[in-house]
Amino acid sequence: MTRQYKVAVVGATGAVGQQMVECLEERQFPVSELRLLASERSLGKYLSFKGREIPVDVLTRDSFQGIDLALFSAGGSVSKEFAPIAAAAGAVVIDNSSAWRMDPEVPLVVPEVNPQDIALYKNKGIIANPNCSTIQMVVVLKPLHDAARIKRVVVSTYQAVSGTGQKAVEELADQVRALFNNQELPRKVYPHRIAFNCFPHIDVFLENGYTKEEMKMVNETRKIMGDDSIRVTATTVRVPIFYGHSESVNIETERKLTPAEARAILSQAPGVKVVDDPAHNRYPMPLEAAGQDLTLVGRIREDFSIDHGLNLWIVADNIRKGAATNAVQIAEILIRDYLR
Ligand code: NAP
Ligand code: 3JM
Repeated sequence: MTRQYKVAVVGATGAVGQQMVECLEERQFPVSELRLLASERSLGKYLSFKGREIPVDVLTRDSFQGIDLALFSAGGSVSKEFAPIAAAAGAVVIDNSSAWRMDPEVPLVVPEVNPQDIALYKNKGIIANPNCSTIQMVVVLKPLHDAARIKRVVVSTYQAVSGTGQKAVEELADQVRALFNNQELPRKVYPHRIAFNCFPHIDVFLENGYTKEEMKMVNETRKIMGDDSIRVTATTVRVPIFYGHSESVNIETERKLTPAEARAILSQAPGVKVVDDPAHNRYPMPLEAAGQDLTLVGRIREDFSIDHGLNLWIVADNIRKGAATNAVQIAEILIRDYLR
């Protein structure tokens, strides 16, 4: 019989945590026990898994006894404090927050790009899951980098509110409802109204004028691609979309890559689907990307303002491939190659 694993999900009641539980079930991950953990606010809640209702427990230092794998998505401060506690109890942690991503001892993994780095989990017992916007971008850029060496990336994102969490999904819905009913708009999560608006502000502003989200894309891309020479600049924008991040990506390569070559390479790339038929109004859209696990790419065309440039439009489900699915894919490789 194949081995079964005791799995904990920290932040199980959140947007990402609930999707993790669904992914474990959908992908038939071999789970012998599922421990759902969240804050005191969730006491008395249940989540369903494989037709059973499982109670949510309050996260404590003792939550990880006997656990083989702990999937974290409860924010950076919870991960900072509890990931080492889980690892010390013998679990391998797959962390969705930004807390450990840039730690040189912690691997930062997208399975289609750098699965070999999972071996480094032995350093601290922690594997970091990249930021949602980084994941979908590198899934597409890696095969192009292998073919033509990317020198520079200029990206602007159009990010869904689900990336902020469950409360932001409710805020957009409540604001739209209030607008149509001539009521005062509720505003708790964002500094501005998000309904029928957008703002270039995700995570906090840093001293260099960039947001932390933008710098995540810069630093994480280089770490995952294993190439510090790639220059990246990003502008990250919140848009009134529920699920699915979109990205306008411009790349400059060392060797010339025609749009036809890029399309051919990407049509063979793992985890990628080329949707690029403008004559029939076919290009990636969040409504199409949401609810599935592929990263969609289209509008592949030459940037004729430079010698070796391409423009791309990349869309994926930020909660699935951008967070939960990527974490469960890492777990699948971990149990297949390391924890058997
Ligand atoms: P969310 O919907 O707000 O959910 C937050 C979850 O964390 C809830 O289950 C909440 O439990 C739990 N939590 C909060 N504080 C806690 C505490 N002190 N102790 C125990 N549990 C606590 O947020 P989300 O969208 O799921 O995101 C959660 C985290 O995942 C983010 O903060 C981020 O670090 C990470 N994330 C990563 C990506 C990515 O790109 N890879 C994308 C989105 C999010 P209660 O329900 O009990 O409050
Ligand atoms: C996505 O610690 C927090 O407040 C969480 C902030 C957060 C992050 C993060 O920095 O971990 C919210 C949404 C992310 C992320 O994936 O980087």
